[in-house]
Amino acid sequence: DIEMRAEEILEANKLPFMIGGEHLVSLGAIRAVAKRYPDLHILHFDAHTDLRDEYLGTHLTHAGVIRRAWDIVGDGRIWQLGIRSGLREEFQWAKEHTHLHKFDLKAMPQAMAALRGKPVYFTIDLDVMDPSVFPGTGTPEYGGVSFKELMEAAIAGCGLNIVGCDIVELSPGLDQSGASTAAALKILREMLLKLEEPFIKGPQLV
Ligand SMILES: [Mn+2]
Repeated sequence: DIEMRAEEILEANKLPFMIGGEHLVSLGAIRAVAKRYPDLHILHFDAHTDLRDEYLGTHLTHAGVIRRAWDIVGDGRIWQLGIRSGLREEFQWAKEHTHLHKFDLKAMPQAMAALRGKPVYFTIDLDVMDPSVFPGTGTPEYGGVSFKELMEAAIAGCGLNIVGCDIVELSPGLDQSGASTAAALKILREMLLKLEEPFIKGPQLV
């Protein structure tokens, strides 16, 4: 269903921007976008590797969504930043197949240089932020980035040739203060503004 809907959005020459929810929603959109852009690359912010081939008896899971994306785009086309949790085997597998940078988003300039001019699907698992600023998520992982660090890197990433994107893993019920939802919406808003930038040609105010 997600793949078909993403295809409709692409057919209309629009940008699929997914919001979630379970990270697996990215896969349908990535499948649709990859059909249109065979040279697709992926920029992935997350606390977790998400490279498990199998988890709880299934190949389709939030713990393996990037592994399933790799099935589609192949070696050397996935940049993973902020990663601080995963199985030893996942980190070893990543050495051969993805560009994985641990703990923070400081590798952004390097990723930007490599991805410039390429069609990019940008997926942000909001749990890349520290749970002290973003507790409303299913698998919180301490030692994450600040809100400001994520916002700056997200805006920078939206300066690339983004052909599909998402922000995922907000679970509003897990943070009844509403602060996590506010953080997610602020990231969404700033990304939309940056993505719209090339299309906004308002009058110049003197
Ligand atoms: Mn995650």
